[in-house]
Amino acid sequence: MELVFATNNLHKLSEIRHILQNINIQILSLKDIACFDEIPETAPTLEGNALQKAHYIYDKFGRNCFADDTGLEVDALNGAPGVYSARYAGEGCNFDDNINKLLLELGQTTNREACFKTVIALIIDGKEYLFHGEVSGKILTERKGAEGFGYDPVFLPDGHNKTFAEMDAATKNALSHRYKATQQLLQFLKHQNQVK
Ligand code: ITT
Repeated sequence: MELVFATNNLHKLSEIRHILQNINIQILSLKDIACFDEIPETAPTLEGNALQKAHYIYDKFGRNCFADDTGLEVDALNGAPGVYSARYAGEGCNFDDNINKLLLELGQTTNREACFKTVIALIIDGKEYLFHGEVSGKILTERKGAEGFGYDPVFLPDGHNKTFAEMDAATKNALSHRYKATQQLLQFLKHQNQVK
């Protein structure tokens, strides 16, 4: 089957393609369907944003599709940056700015507990479905590693001694929040006999 992945984040695209590499689903990018739009994400929740992004593509292009909205929730910051993870340091900021702001806000706080949450919204033939995945971990006081993207250099998943940015793609993609949400999606598609 074919599914459009409604994302402008090429790191996410590559991770999802990697996670689903041996499955008979062809993941089309926005470029593949000649969509070059800035897709709005103005909802106050991960679920709302994931649905908003998937609906934008389904409504405009009539293609079965899914979107991923992800947030890093930090306990000592009352769940921030959460749904605002992409724009934490302001409009037009980059991954580095966001990490700088996170480390500044946390300072020497000893409670470094955090959680990555991914919500995937799938739209097939106009029907909506939501899938969730999360990973708990800790925010380090400095960056470690150069793989991955976003907050990966400062996120140490529980039970591991490497940050997501110190892991190779195969390792991160076998345990991440995105992997877990994608497994839920896959189980659903198998149940529906959409994939084997
Ligand atoms: P799309 O909306 O186009 O999919 P985006 O980058 O805006 O791309 P989100 O709205 O889900 O995606 O923003 C989540 C931000 O959280 C993202 O920009 C990264 O900074 C960060 N993020 C998401 N997944 C991550 C991961 O696996 N590892 C580290 N940081 C991640």
